[in-house]
Amino acid sequence: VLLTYPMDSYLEEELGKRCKLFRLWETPPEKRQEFLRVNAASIRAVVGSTAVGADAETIDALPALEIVASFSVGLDKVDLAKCRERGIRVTNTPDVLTDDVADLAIGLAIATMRRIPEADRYVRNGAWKSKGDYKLSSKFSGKTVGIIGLGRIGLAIAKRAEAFGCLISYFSRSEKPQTNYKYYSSVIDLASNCHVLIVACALTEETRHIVDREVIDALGPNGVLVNIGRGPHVDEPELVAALLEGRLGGAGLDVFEHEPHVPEQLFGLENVVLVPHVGSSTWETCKAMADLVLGNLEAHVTNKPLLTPVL
Ligand code: 8YV
Repeated sequence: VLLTYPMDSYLEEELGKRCKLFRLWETPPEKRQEFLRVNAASIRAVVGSTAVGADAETIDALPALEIVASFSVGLDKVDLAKCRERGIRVTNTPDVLTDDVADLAIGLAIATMRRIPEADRYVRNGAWKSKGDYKLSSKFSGKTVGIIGLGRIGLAIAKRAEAFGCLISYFSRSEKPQTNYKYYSSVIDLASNCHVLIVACALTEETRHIVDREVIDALGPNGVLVNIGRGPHVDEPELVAALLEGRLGGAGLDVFEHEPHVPEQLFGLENVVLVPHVGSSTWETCKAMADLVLGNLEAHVTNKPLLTPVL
């Protein structure tokens, strides 16, 4: 098994007990060709992450590859077309992380609107004593929440926001017959008609920069953007410009276009909450994700049905 990136120590330990494990990051980039020349023939599985997945180059370098088991629900870092072409199986980790990612989306919305991190800094740096009471913030309960992508995670966000008395609307490729939430066939219309816009769809060529300048301007100076999808869903320079110019009310961001790089212009803004791609990063969920990766690999080698097959 080739592990592409340090993910979860339990997963690494368990993989180490069951198979010969190569840790790609232990070989510096300039020595990877040599590493692959020596070891590629024995590598039958890749376990990738959202930081380093399995791109065409990696897949091409592994002639014995049978399965890519991603430690993520999102598969934008796996070249699915290449896997299909080569008959390589692909699995991901859906469902087990839905609650955590949805919790974080609501957490970011509230943290941004109620200015929780800024208020925390106000206490810690002594400003409460020296400057008096902290200023007012915006209410979250009862606001209109627009969700881009009403899949498993989008629905879990909607359910939580409903409990806060929020009105839910959404954009997706097609209307979902099983919900009463208001459907918009245009992201601009969705953004024009909500206070909080939450990105919760998969990253594909169609959804890259789905939040562009027009959408940001439609959301406007009283609107808040929350992104728990992928950085490239949002045109980041446009987002930064809108926040700096006051054309957008605020942003709660878990993901960025060029992780781990985060635009430094955002660091000084009190209406922005930044977290380092931690949507699924709880002990409980990482263990469940690791067990799914292990279960899928085991099913593959024992010729049983994969637990969460994508291909
Ligand atoms: C990753 C994620 O699991 O599942 C996803 O798609 O974005 C994250 O929860 C995490 O970054 C490790 O790959």
